[in-house]
Amino acid sequence: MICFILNNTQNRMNQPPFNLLSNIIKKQLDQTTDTGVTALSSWGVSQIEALLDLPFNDLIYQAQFVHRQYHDANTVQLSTLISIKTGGCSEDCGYCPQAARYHTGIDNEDMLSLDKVVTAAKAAKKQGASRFCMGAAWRGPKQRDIVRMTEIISAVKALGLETCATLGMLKPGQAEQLSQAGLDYYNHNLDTAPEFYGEVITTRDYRDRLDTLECVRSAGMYVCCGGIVGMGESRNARAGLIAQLVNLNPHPESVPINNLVQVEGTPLYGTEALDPFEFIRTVAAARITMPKAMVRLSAGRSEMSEVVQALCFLAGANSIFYGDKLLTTGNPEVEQDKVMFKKLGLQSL
Ligand code: SAM
Ligand code: DTB
Ligand code: SF4
Repeated sequence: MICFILNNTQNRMNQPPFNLLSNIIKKQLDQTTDTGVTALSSWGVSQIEALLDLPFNDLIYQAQFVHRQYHDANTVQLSTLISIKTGGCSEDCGYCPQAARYHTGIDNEDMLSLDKVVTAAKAAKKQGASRFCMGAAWRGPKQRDIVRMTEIISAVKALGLETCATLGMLKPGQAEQLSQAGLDYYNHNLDTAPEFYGEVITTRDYRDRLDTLECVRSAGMYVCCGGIVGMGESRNARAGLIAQLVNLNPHPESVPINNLVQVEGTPLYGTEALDPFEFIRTVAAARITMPKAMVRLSAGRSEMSEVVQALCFLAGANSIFYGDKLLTTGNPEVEQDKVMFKKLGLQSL
C-alpha cells in the first residue's frame, strides 16, 4: 500500500532536517515523486514494533512532525456517543459489559425511540459535538432494525450533525440502506491483532470483521476502525493491530484507540492496567502510520489524567468522545473537558 506524506512545498520547507528522523521513518521516506510528494511504502508489524520501541521523545517528536503535515495541531474533533440499544448481546467479547452472558449489572433494554435519540442529538450539538455516534449491542442488525435506524439516521443528519453508527456485523444490502439514509461513518473495530483476537472473542472471527469493513467501503461510507489496548496484549500485538489498520486500503478515516474500561463481571476485569506511556506510544504509532486519519483518544479517558491526555494530543490524537457517558460507562464531564481544552489552548471541531 502507498500513502503520502509531505504533500506540498510549503510543508517540505517546514519539516525538520531528515537527519533528525529515525532510520525507520527515513527508510519509509524514500520515494519523492516529481510533484514533491513523498510516498510511504506499506508498514509491516516489525517496522511498527520498531516505532513503538523508539525512545519516547523521538517517537513523540516524529508523531508531532507527521501530525503537523496534515492537521491543525491545536484542533480536536468532538464526537458524542449514545447507546440506542443497550445490553443483552449474544456475543462473548471479553471486554464488554453488554454481553448477556456476563453479570455486569447492565439490563437488556429496548431500542430507544426516534424522539429520544433526536433529543440527545440536539443536546450533543448544543454542547459542541460535530458528530453523533449511535451504538447498539447487537451481533448485527436485523432488517427491522435497519428500517428503524434509517429513520433515526435521517433525522439526526437533518440536524446538521455528522452521523456514525456501530451496530455490529453488516451484510452488503444493509450497508447500502444505511448509507442512503445519510450515514457518514460506520464504526467497526478490529479490536486487536489477529493472533490475540481468539483470547478475547470466540463468537465471530477476524475475517467477519474485515468483511463488514469491506461492505462499509463498498457502500460509500467512511470507515471508523480501531481497537482496544490494555487487554493484556503484548507490544507486538499492539503493533499487529496497527498493521492491520494500516493495511486497510484506503486507511480508515477515523481510528479510535480505546484503553480497556474494566467492568466487573467481564472476563477481562482485573487485567493488569497498561502503562499510560504504552497507550501514548500506540497513539503515536497510529498517527505516524496513518497520517491523514483522525486518531481518536476514545474509551478510558476517565481513568487518565489531563497530563496523559495532553501527551496523547501531542502524539497526534485529534478527536475524542465528548459527553458524560460512553455507551454504558463514564466519560469526563463536558465542563471538565472544556477546562482541559482551555488549559491546552485547544479548539474544537
Ligand atoms: N455491538 C457492536 C460491535 O461490537 O461491533 C457495536 C457496539 S461495541 C460496544 C463497539 C466497540 O466498543 C467495540 O468494538 C469495542 O472496541 C468497544 N468497547 C466495548 N467495550 C469496551 C470496553 N470495556 N473498553 C473499551 N472499549 C470497549
Ligand atoms: C469505539 O471505538 N469506542 C466506543 C465506540 N467506538 C462505540 C465504545 C466504547 C465503549 C466503552 C464501554 C462502554 O461504555 O460500554
Ligand atoms: Fe456485543 Fe458489541 Fe459488546 Fe461484543 S462489543 S458483546 S458485539 S455489544
